[in-house]
Amino acid sequence: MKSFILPILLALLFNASSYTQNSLPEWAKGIVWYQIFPERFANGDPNNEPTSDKVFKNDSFKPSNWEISRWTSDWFEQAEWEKKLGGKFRDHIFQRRYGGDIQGIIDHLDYIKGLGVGAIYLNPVFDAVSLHKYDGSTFHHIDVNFGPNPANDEVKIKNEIPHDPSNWCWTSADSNFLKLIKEVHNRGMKIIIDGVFNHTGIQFWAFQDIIKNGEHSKYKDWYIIKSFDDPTTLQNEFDYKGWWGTKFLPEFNRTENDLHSGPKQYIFHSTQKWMDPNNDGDPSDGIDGWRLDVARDVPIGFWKDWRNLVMSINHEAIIIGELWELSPDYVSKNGVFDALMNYNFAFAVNDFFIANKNRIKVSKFIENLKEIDITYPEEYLDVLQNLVDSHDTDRLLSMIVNPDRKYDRDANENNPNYSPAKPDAVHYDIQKLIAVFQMTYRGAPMIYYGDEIGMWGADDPHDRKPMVWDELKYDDEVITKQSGFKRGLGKYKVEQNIDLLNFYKRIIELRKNNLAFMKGTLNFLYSNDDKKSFVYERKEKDNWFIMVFNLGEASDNISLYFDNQKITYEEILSGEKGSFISKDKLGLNFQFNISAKNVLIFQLYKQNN
Ligand SMILES: [Ca+2]
Ligand SMILES: [Ca+2]
Ligand SMILES: [Ca+2]
Ligand SMILES: [Ca+2]
Repeated sequence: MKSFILPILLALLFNASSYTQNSLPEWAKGIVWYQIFPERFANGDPNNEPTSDKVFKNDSFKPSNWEISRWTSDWFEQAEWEKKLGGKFRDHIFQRRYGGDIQGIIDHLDYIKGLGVGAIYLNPVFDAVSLHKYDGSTFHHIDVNFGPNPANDEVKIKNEIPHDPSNWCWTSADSNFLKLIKEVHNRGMKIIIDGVFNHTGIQFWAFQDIIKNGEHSKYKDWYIIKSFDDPTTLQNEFDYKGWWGTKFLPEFNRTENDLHSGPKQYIFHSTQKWMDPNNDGDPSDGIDGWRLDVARDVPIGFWKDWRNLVMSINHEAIIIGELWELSPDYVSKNGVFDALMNYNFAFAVNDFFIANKNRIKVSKFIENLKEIDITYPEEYLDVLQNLVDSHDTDRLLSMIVNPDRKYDRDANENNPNYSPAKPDAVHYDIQKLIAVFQMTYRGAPMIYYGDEIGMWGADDPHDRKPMVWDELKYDDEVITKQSGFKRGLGKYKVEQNIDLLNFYKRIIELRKNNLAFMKGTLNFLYSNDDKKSFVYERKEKDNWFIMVFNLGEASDNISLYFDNQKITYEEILSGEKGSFISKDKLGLNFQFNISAKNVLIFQLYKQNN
């Protein structure tokens, strides 16, 4: 591992001057992403479950009857240990564990591949106390409970000198993760992971050293310490800066432009470990890129140097920032990232497709989409991660059940009008319209695990329910007042919506089989504010489609003009075929009717006879 040092030194030495301009990874253009929250995706190994020692490591108490939650149990039913602790439903839900792990992901790669997915984004996988793992205890080991031998891994980690990469070991969880990378690559897919480099958890090894050794710790400058404990007094004076005041997430020390050199070097070494694990200069055994948590909170100079390092290891890697706003300063030729989680796409979908009383006009919807287009250089539009929901928002279906809210606002039991109920057929129909839009629009669409089989749920923690698998039998979800929700109380069957799954597969397959969707041009051809209908075209040479949406309550007769002699068409969803030859002074008149709340996908073929 010693030769780690050289590329890192080079990256550090030649930072500003050799800063590489972005060249976008070709593989990422138009690819379909699938987001996995590892603790909740699949439990592939019942022998690696977290223990209460780990789950309650940051707490002053530990319920003696704590146990792992049954994967198929009713989300709203409290376990005995939760009942015994008392309090509200949500008070203990963050201490639940369901046992999701790396093996579970490996076991379901064929499912993901079968969906048509090209790349996987994993929420944090490094060892951490919490269920979400945004509070890393380390950046160079996979969570021991995601791997096959937690007890042994813990001992191995304890015996390491963590600041010295030449001393790092490979735990069984680390090796298991390498196997996952290999299995993903064997299936022709890519995989990226979450980089949480702004802060750590309080169990992070360097922070623990500070707790132990106070101002004598050699890591005391890694964090922003306000005061050390005075051992001559009874109270603990130790105080430090946490992310947005959160003491569980101490922030790394920094200047205005860079992270402190201690954590910076450590992050560089960890980056190297996961991008070229066997350190032979060939990155094919490593991850294909990163999604960067709270990207704007980390100094930009750090990202510049880090980008140089990443590109020096694998110039085909992708770097995606978590940036909720339009961010041309970060995503552009001189920017530090290739793409971002395109929440602006989600806002537009929420305000038009989902909103009801507050629905914006079609013209405004198109204007909002075009605002994204003019924000970034054109080629970047193909790699933006077009999502509609994530681990940070309520699920798409629950957004549809609860329309007319601002995106990611008032989406839990604090809103007495919010319903966590199972969606009805009418809601699934709207999801299908959105799926067609997402999969036929420009960009790289991302599916949050379970959306494709109809999972519903309010904002965190309810958006992180265990994945619903077809081969498992689930208890009904019974929502009572005890949940804290006031609306949507009832008893709901939990199972995969196979019709929805097949629809997603079909639309994704259409996308993958046609370059027009993957990287073709995009033009809006028609919009009608009164009818709530619009048409856009995707085109790559002769590969040519027009999509027609009608969100209104009435049908719409639409007339488009093209300057061709003759056009034959196939409407993909119905299979209906036909042709147009009539020509007036405006050109070839392509006329059709679309019924209310519907979508049509026409593939067009020019005939030049
Ligand atoms: Ca497990
Ligand atoms: Ca003291
Ligand atoms: Ca390698
Ligand atoms: Ca949220």
